[in-house]
Amino acid sequence: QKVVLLAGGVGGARMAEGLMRALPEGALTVVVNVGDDDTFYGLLVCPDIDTILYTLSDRIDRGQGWGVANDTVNGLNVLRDLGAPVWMKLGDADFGLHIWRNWRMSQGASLSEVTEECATRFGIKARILPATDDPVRTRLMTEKGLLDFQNWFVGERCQPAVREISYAGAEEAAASPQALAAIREADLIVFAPSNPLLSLEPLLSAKALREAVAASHAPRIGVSPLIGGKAVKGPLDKLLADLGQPGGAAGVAARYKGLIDGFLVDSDDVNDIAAIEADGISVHATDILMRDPAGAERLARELIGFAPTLG
Ligand code: GDP
Ligand code: FO1
Ligand code: CA
Repeated sequence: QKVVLLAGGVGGARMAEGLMRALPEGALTVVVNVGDDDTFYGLLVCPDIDTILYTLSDRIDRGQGWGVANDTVNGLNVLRDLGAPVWMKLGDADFGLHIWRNWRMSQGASLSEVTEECATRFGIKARILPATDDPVRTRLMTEKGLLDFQNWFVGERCQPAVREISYAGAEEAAASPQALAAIREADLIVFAPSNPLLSLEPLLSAKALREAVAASHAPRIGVSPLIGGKAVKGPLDKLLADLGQPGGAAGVAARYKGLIDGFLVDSDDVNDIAAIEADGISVHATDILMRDPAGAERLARELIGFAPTLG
């Protein structure tokens, strides 16, 4: 069974970990958002790819959900002493990965090639593919003007109210051929409980990827990132409210209409089921909070069991 997971950072990584534990070795391919990527001190940093790499290799700082566990900030302290802006907390071990990525890319490797290399050398038994090798950059038009994603998310702590979101470069970006092939060959496509506005929509803004998901005959299942209408972590509920868009599990499922056949919601959100099913999407309600890797595996097994029930 070949499974493709469409993923952002933390929510994507937890789902990936669950699926990796539930599936046979080699069955999982994770297609990852690059809209969060940015350059710091000349180094390309890919937070969603790195969160997946660190989670699946058990290097992740589980408390914060990103970065390497027990990392230090000696490098960043030097940069601060030298007068560089240091609002993005890049740890010493994390810098090692960024240096490797940039070194390999300066030798001509693509982001896909470097990512695959990192996954293999970190001992990860799943494929990790950027949605595209071309730059796509999420930008937010806010009350404080137009901000790059990390400037808004980390620099401004998600505080400035958001009026509009754009994915710069999406029109010209070529979908990763490996990601396209994986989607076409998939027996199951999973939409992680990632942020639709900041992770899965920028990923699907590579037109060919969206078309491949839309055309797939495999069961396609999403998992709600909202529980009781609230994000487990991060700004999703606030963002939907700022933008005046429908919230809750039903609001998220509606964004994926035509792309998913099934949706997992939390048992707290059974009131959303009728609206989702009215869009032609089958719903399975369960505990969708992934407290730890074993909890993520339990959810993954339920999801895999739900797939054959979708006509
Ligand atoms: P990011 O790139 O780090 O922001 O991560 P994603 O976009 O992949 O995921 C963010 C979303 O994951 C947030 O909206 C959270 O509500 C959701 N999330 C985090 N942990 C869980 C969980 O255990 N269960 C579910 N259902 N959603 C989660
Ligand atoms: N998130 C923060 O809230 N503060 C940080 O200082 C921070 C640093 C950071 C460094 C490397 C990395 O891969 C991720 C980092 N993140 C940080 C998370 C990052 O902003 C992600 O894009 C978010 O998880 C949202 O997707
Ligand atoms: Ca992200």
